[in-house]
Amino acid sequence: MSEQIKVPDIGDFDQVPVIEVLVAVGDTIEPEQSLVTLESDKATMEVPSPVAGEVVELKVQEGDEVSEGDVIAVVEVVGRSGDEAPAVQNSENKQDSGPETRNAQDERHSEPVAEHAVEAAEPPVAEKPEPSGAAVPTSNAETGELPAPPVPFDDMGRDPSSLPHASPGVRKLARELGIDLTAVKGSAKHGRITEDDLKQHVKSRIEGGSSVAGGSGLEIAKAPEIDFAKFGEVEQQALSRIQKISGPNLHRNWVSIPHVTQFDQADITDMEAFRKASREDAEKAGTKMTPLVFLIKAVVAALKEYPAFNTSLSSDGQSLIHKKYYHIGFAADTPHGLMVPVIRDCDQKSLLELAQDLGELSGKARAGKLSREEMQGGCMSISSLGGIGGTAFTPIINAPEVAILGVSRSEMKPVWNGEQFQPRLMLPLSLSYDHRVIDGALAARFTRYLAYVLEDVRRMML
Ligand code: CAO
Repeated sequence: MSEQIKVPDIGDFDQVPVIEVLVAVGDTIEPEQSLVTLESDKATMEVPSPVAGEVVELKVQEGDEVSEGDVIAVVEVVGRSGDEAPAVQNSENKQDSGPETRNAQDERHSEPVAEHAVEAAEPPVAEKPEPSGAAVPTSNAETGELPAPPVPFDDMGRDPSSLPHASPGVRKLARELGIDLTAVKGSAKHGRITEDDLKQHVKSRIEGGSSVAGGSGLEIAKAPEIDFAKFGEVEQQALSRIQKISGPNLHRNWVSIPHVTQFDQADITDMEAFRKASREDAEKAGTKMTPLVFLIKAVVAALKEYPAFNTSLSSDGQSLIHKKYYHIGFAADTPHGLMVPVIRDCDQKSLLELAQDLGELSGKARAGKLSREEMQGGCMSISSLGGIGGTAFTPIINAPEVAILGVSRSEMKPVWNGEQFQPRLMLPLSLSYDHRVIDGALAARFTRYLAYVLEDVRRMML
């Protein structure tokens, strides 16, 4: 007996393109075997056969568009999926399914009938159709049969248009292996991911070759390709050399270090008065005394008070390297991108010397003339956006350092002194720290200490 296999209820979709025909005329197919892959703009789904038999005619080819009820193929039937799953069949089907056929199928398939019935009645959670908009299967009006459900892709909560192509079997295997399919390159037509692609992916992961997170074992979803020109006029510009170098480092640091940011503010009213008073001396020395110079000194004092911040984790993550030197990096905004020059031995330098180093290194950074050595060996970095504005931000730690101080613009604020409000110049501090090394309480003490030092610059000399 031959039977037409039709497109089942696929939800609200109409005229859905066939992107792949998975069988050929003459093929012997099993129940539940996928016949074609359909791809709407929301989801990709495979249409399985409800029957076993031989494909005698194919009614669709790649590129055709189909809707519910369209015939996909004609199959010479030797058995049907319902034979194995009486628990979910309606009464007419039960009568159709003779005991002989069922026994023959039971021998061919090793799964127990009950287990298969559960699968047929309720697809695994990840394959439930709701997220893609595909409907739950309903009985076929002509035959009264319950069609095998189309299998929407496991969307993992993502935008369906960014989902990779893979068969349900490959998806199941990926789930079992804990592989994010968006990180796998598909070698088949339309970028479809095969079982071999999965194996290759696992192999290269084991060899340490393919992790986007630089060997951290983290899977990062690929950004979807978007044609922005669809939305308006655009112009594409290549990233600068510095951006190309710093981008992956920032990304690695962001995803591989558990960041926490502690916020505080320091009363720099007196410090500012002193800074203004020392401007002339700075000018005579051919330099400029900015708040950053004081911050460098304050950070050195805080590193001495809390040496846990002057450390780096060993590469195996099993020990801490304590540094006995005080080299401080500072983020510099240059025409070529972000650079972090390092001022060496800040503990041994006066405010004027630090101001000179700061001016010299930021000039070199802007001219693109920093040497590699001038950007290495930092103990902790400072990112000052105070010259621009803002109230707080969450800077990214410059690994292998374990903390970075973000500084925003100082602002005159009314501060309660126990008796009355007084106008005080308050400097916002944002300290991001590596929570594997630094506890929250220590970070709060560190920022308080920084504020304590900045409130009275004489403490920097202690
Ligand atoms: N609050 C108020 N004013 C501040 C301030 C603060 N926290 N910090 C600096 N200023 C003032 C300075 O006093 C100076 O004003 P005057 O000329 O009137 O004295 C003005 O802002 C400009 O300072 P500056 O930027 O020239 O000097 P600096 O020492 O503060 O900073 C440098 C030097 C190289 C760090 C800075 O030019 C820079 O590049 N900052 C950007 C850093 C950055 O991009 N961070 C983000 C990294 S993550 O993407």
